[in-house]
Amino acid sequence: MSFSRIYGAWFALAATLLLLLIGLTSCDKTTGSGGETKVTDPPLVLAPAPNFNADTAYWFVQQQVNFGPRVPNTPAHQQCADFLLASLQRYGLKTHNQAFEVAAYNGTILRSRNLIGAINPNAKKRILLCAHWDSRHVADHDKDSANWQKPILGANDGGSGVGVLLEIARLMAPDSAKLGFGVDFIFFDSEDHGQPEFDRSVNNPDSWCLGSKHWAQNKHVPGYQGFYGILLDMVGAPGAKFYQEGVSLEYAPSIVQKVWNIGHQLGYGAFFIRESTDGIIDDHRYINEMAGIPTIDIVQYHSASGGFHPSWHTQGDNMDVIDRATLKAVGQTVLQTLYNETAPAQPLN
Ligand code: AHN
Ligand code: ZN
Repeated sequence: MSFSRIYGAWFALAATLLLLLIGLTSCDKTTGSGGETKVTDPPLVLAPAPNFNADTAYWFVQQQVNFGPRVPNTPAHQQCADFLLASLQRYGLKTHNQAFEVAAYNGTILRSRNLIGAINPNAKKRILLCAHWDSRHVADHDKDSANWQKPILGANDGGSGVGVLLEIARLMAPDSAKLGFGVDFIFFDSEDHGQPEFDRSVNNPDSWCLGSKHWAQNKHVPGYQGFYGILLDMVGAPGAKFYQEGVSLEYAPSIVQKVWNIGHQLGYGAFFIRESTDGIIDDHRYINEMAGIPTIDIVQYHSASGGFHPSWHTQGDNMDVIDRATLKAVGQTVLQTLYNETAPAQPLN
């Protein structure tokens, strides 16, 4: 080996060590003003993305609530389904109306519809964005037992996720040609028709998420494959905190990290809490377990502080619990996550 070769190798080694040193000092840890060590986010390039309009999302929630409770087998349910499909069509998505009948916990046949809108329907790589659009037939968590038999408006539980997704569909559809992947918006039906807490005549813990279970076994496109999925559930309440939910961490940990990192980078760290919480029964569970598509749930749930929002499954789940700031934090974060798929994030150094 010649002298210059050996010299070159040493030089390369020294340069690598120097770069490594720069990387280590410039990245994760900085020293705060008080001398304490603060952990900061690794640098993340944010691809150009549209500005999520929280007023439009709020309007979409309001429109759904204006139909009244969207309980299967009611006129309001049919009317809202038609409105949701028409909205997706208006923005140029290819829609599917997946109608099916399914037996509820008590044997009632629910005439149900999963509503689907596709951007770039022929693209092979596909990302799923989903939420349930039905609202609960009973208010079995209401403090007042006189309200238990009444259906809920589901502004937050149902309406908020769909509202955020319609706004994302509106903004993404015009960009379809430059995305390089397809997006499927799936609004699941009959998620929230599970066995009421006051009805102990049967015991059926498997009575939730009937629409997502149906879809997982009957894809709207034969041989459908998804790259990953994001479920939104109860994403509208003021000051909502989104913990990293157990089923999401089990099946799609890298998607959880990706979304929470982007949320923090955008300045929504108060919403996206980097702590785990127990896994819950929700549509993503069946997309993971039955369809095998890694899917996370952005949901306001924290086992250690009482579970869901206090308005959950009560007559209080109306527009009063919808805050544009929360819709914005979730909507902008999900939108950014998708636009980052077009130009994958690179570390700055
Ligand atoms: C639980 O009861 C833990 N989950 C039911 C899923 C759900 C209902 N999500 C919204 N409403
Ligand atoms: Zn619910």
